[in-house]
Amino acid sequence: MSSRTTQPRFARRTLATAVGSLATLALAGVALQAQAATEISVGYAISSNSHYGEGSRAFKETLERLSDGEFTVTDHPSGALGGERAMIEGLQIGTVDMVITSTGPLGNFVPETYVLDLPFLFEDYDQARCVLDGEIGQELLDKMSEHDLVGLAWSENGFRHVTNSRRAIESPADIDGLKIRTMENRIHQQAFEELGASPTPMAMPELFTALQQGTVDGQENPVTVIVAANLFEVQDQLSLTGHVYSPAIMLGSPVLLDGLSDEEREWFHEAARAGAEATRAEVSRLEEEGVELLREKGMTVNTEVDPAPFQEAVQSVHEDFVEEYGDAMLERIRASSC
Ligand code: EAX
Repeated sequence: MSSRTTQPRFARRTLATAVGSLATLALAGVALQAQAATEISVGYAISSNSHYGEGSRAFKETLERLSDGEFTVTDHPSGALGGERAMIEGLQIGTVDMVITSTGPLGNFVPETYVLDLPFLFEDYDQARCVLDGEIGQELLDKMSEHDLVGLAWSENGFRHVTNSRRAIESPADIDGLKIRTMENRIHQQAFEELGASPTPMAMPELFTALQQGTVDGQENPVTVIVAANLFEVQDQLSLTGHVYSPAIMLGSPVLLDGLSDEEREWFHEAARAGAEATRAEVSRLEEEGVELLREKGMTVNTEVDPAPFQEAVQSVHEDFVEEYGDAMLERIRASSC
């Protein structure tokens, strides 16, 4: 009789139980590993097919790679998590994990960033990127932690231009009397008051309908946003005023990030920098191609706008800013070697 049949039945049952238990443990281990993945939401106010969408995808790829799947990222474009101001409030209380936003509403939370919103502060993209990637930009990122936010990286929205459906804009006189949607930013609102417009602060998710219904005559945004938000469908005229450089920023919630290890936090910073690079690359691409694309979509584009009369018209915005906030940071930016 083979040894197998003489093995006590008990021994065979024990072996089967042991194998079964090992299989269960293995499955539990896989399940725990899968459960261990922490899902991170990234919100932004414009479509996924945008410069912010490029940034969100690069952030996702980088964070999931660096963390070896410990973190997974979900993308929430088009205001799914609210307008930029509402999302920043969500970061502060922990209902939102990550946001890609312009500095539009940010000054309401971190007044130190208002200096970046001054009209005609930066001459070109190189200068703006150089300042934000230097010690001044890092100081402002660090400032976020005093306002229940985590500044992960400076990203980019682009130089803002005026669109409307009433008339071509060649000089400040052409803006006089127009109802212009602005971001919820007091510096921008004052600038358009000085230009004779009626500034109407409004969150981005409301803008397209407001233009469609004529609640406002026009708005101002970089070419990137005009393309991504299909504003060419509801606006006839684009004038390349370039009246202000619009930074964007990748912000995190301290409720999420303060509970992570230093290594995990560094993954977020590195992933945010990768996101910002991808966003800037898309901004550069659309700075080259966007005007022609918008002409093909039916917009009349005035590319020969003389900035001098606009700069003169909004000079008091700089003066009032210095009176309220001082000129230290403004002078540092102007004196920077960038
Ligand atoms: O950040 O609200 C705006 O006009 C912004 O440029 C847009 O949401 C992208």
